[in-house]
Amino acid sequence: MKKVGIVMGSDSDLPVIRKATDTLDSFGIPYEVHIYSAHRTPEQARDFALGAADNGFGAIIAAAGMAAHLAGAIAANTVLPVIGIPCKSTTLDGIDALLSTVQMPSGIPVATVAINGGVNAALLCAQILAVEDPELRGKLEAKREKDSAAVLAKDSAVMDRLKEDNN
Ligand code: RP5
Repeated sequence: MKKVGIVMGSDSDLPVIRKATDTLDSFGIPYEVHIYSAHRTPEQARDFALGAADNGFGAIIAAAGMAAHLAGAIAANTVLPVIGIPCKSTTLDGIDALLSTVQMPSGIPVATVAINGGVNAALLCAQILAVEDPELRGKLEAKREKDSAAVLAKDSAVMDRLKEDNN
């Protein structure tokens, strides 16, 4: 199976990345994690992106906060699919990173997930890899069924919960 490349702009983004790695682990998807910044270590970020296809990666997650150019900078140097995670920092509630990540000009796409959306970034990578991997597709379908069953169980229980709360 191809690996997922995970790049974050700073180790302060690690809590968001943990959500992605936990999700990838749950599907048995291999990954490699790096701290490369579009601003602080632009050459390393560029080299990683340039070599990613030849180094066994099938998709890349790029997570950054503030003026978040990392996902775009990675996408500029590879035709692998790049999933951008805008990370919430201490100001502006992550809106700064969301706009910086999502507003890519035509020609260089970044598939942007929600602010701090580590789980969905990993799920999107899994879905990309599953196009050529029936076993992985089966795992994704099983997860959807499990998640649906959990919501239906809550639906069955919600009236009883409300009655209990009112007593
Ligand atoms: C971005 O700036 C990083 O991705 C991080 O979200 C933010 C703050 O970085 P630190 O100052 O915490 O290293 O480049």
